Amino acid sequence: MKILYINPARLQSGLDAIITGAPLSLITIAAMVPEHDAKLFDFKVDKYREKKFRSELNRYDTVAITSMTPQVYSALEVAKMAKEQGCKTIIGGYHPTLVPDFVADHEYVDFTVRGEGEHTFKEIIDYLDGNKKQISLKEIDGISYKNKEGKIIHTSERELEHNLDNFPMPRRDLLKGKLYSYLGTTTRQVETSRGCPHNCKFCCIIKMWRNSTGGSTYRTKSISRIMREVYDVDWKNDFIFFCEDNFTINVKRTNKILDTLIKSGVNTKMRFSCQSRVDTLYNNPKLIDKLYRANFRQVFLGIESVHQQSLDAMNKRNTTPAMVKIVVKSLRDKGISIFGGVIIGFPGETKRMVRQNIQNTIDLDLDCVQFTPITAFPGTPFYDEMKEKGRITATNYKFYDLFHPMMRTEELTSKDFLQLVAEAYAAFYLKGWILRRAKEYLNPFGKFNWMLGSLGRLVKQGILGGLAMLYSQGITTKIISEELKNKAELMKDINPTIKIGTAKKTEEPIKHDSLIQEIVKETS
Ligand code: B12
Ligand code: SF4
Repeated sequence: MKILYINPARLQSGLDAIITGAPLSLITIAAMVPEHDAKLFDFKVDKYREKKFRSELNRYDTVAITSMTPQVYSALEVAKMAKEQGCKTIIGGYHPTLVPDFVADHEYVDFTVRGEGEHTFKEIIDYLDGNKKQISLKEIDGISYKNKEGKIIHTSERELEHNLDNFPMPRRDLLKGKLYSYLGTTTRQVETSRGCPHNCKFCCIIKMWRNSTGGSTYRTKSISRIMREVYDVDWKNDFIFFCEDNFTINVKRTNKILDTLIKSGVNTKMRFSCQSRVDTLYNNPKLIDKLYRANFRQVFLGIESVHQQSLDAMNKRNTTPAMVKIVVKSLRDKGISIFGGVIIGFPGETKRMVRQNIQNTIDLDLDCVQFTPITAFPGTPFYDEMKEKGRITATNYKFYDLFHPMMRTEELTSKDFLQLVAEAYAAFYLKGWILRRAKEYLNPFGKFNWMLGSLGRLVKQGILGGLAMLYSQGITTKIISEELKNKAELMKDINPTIKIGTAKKTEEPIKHDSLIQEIVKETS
């Protein structure tokens, strides 16, 4: 059988426009059916022309599409095309797991896959390929489909694989020739664990990796398996990104992985990056040293908010803004760059509080920041709560892209969110950030000289691409508010350890908000 694996269209907003990550999901499920012909078409990096794409679809029996929430319409559009060209269609990933009815309801989707995909995908392909085991669809756990009467059937939950080492190695050969890049550096992902032992009400990880009784899970791969995967990556890339949400959940395990990377010498040939948490790094300062020795040069941290009340509500009670400052400084002192995630408008935060958060982020001088309006993904308890309170403002899933607002809070309207997210990007990136980065990255004797190798791409994709994205969204310094310009006044009631300077009043205040008319229309 011929299977075309498809990563649907990229988003044109937020940092996604300048970050292209390889779809580990698709190359992972493809590894389960090596006996079938496979090709990957990735809208993020492959050139798309409809006519050519349709004739490509003609050559395949089945398409396997992955979809996060904001990509779901693109995924469905591709499924429709595939159906028109006579293919069987299978869709899996986050959105199909969180809202299976929405996906399964479309007549051109044959199989909607919920949760862990490997075993389910293999069983569907065996079913389509002659069904030698003579099973009925109802016997395939973890799928949703329409029966002959048009009723959506959800089969039982798929049991999670208890040992992640049992899965075959991802089909990295399918990525050949595709240039994935992460803010200018080329990157490949390696997954070392799945799930999370915590249970935050706004997180969709829990539903993806929950066991059949509904509990959250955390499973890890063995060190030898992780090393096999590291060796399997094409080392021509700049980075290996350990892509799970928190690579450092279990400090003992993290230490073991780092020791192995150091002992094996891989750290002299390859750079690494990961996602971690401030509290873990604060409580384990030696881990920062070891990350450095293992050649980790980029860490993603959820900075979230300068307001303790928001951190507490986000299940980050053990983190304080002062700890954030210390960890950020310790990492940057070593030459480890930081990609921070900052939430705009956590419930309870007023406009002034959001601006204090933006100013604090600027003061932290992070290398890169994604400002995210508070987002409730469907299928999470947080979404249900916001829906019940009438706070969901956008029903169109394309706005669930962590750039546009999809909800309001008691304190902020959708329009406020649009303004504040735009203002955050403008104030962070358009006021001296480029100069500060250039000074650090261009210094051949500086701590960040490891950036020099990828400087061309960094400038072209990360900086120029990023700026083009901002300007295309109407984000300029003109939209920075007077309140944010007056730093001393704004920060006076904030943690006194955060240094206060004086901002120059040079720009005009915002005259009108011309951003994203569509969402304003929908939400007003
Ligand atoms: C690495 C990562 C990225 C990378 C790479 C993305 C990529 N192309 O895969 C980057 C940084 C680029 C990224 C960007 C974004 N991401 Co992201 N990302 C992740 C992360 C941390 C890991 C994903 C991963 O590779 N997992 C490992 C693979 C093996 O697991 P998987 O993808 O879930 O696939 C399994 C199943 O889902 C299923 N499956 C998936 N697809 C399919 C398809 C078929 C046919 C079948 C049968 C099964 C199947 O089977 C797989 C194996 O079991 C997750 C969080 C997490 N822990 O999962 C967030 C996550 C997926 N991202 C998320 C979001 C929102 C985004 C962005 C929209 C954010 C933004 N605006 O910047 C963008 C959109 C990217 C895009 N347009 O493609 C959300 C998705 C929420 C949602 N409801 O959709 C998550 C869950 C983070 C979160 N906690 O909210 N992301
Ligand atoms: S938000 Fe982070 S800590 Fe909370 S459940 Fe999700 S992955 Fe775990």
